[in-house]
Amino acid sequence: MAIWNPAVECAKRSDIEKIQLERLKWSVQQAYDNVPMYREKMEKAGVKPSDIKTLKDIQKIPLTSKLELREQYPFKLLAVPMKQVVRIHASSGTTGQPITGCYTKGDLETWAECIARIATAGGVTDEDIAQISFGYGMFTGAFGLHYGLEKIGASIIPISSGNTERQINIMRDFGSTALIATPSYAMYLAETAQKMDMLKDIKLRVGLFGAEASTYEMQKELEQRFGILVTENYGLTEVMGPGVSGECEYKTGMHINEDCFLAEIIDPDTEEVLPLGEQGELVLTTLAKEAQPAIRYRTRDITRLIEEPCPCGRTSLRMEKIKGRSDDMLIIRGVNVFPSQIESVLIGQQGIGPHYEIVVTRENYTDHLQVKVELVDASLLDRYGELEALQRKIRNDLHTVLQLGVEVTLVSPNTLKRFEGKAKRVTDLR
Ligand code: DLL
Repeated sequence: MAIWNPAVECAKRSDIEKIQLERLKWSVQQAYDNVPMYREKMEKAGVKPSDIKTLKDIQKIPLTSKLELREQYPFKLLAVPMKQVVRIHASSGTTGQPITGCYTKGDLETWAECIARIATAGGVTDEDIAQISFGYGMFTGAFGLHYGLEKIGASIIPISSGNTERQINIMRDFGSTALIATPSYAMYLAETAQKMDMLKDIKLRVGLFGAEASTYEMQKELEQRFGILVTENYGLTEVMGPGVSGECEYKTGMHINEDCFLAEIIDPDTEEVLPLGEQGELVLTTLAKEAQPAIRYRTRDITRLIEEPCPCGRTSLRMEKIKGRSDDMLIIRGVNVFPSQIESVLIGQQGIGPHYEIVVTRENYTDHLQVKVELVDASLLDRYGELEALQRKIRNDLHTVLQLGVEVTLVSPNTLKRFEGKAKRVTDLR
């Protein structure tokens, strides 16, 4: 498959690091000169921009947390006058004060370039008709993908999310070949298309999915249902939105746009920087963001960096699929559980559908983990023996992976909630 910008994406390690160092110096200086929060943090740590002489020197600068960014709401992170800002996005703020993301004209160009690379890696070309089923609005997903796909020359359908049956009709009538959505909405779309008996009329070829965690099992399920190539991409409002990294067809991890982002992995508890290849929390520094630089931002996303060569020819470092967010990790009777571990057990099991819900409660000071899954065939509810055997199998499989007793509840088809954006699968009632 094609590579959008081989000069950068296939550059020698030493060349990439040279660009990174040059840009890191610029970005740190930009933040120090113009954003009081970064200047104060650096002064307190006794660091000056001139102390950045190698890439490793970044470790002298303190880390930045989500809470610190929130305190700068709405515009105290701006490193340029508002006059130069041409777009303002914001995170949803479901877990507190939203975080704004501001862009100069230059930032929008950089963003489109990053997306063009990732979308090309995922197989999109100027021949594609791309249906963008992310919500248009303050969320960075739709607009982010939009301008990158436009740069490639794809024909964009800016349908936004929701109105699921209409999505399927448009997909058929316009002959959409690329679908852009969250994996959970893509699954809902596949299911709706099947119900409408229209899967056969759909010409989709590729799916660029992201904005939430999904396992390889879920990806495979989506590939089979739609008959497409699915790749995943990653990003966050605090550093730009989508476009930080994305998979190529080999799915050996998500290729990072390293000329725009410097990635580190830290131990989330000790904050110590971990050696390449170890799993921990991803920390990102923007190298090309003008309006709103992010310096050593703790993403709370758990992953590992991969440097082994990828058969596609890109030389960039890659990020393994996000295992979960450090704040999504459930501690059940002392055992760490990521929802992604549960998903990988459930998807592909015979007899159950791809929708699930995780409910955590505490009874008599003891944590209780319940997993609700939908049956494919409602009549199984009347065949007690078979139902119990299926329940037991899922319970045993979950136990093998989690080393924990889990209550498995099988519910009727189409009774669990569907999502048009990011799925919310965990309810923690403790
Ligand atoms: O979700 C940006 C995005 C839009 C990425 C579209 C990809 C596609 P936020 O709403 O700020 O931005 O949410 C960022 O979502 O810290 C992760 O926890 C999670 N996330 C995003 N992509 C992935 C992914 C967008 N591929 C937060 N896998 C991040 C797992 C993801 N988690």
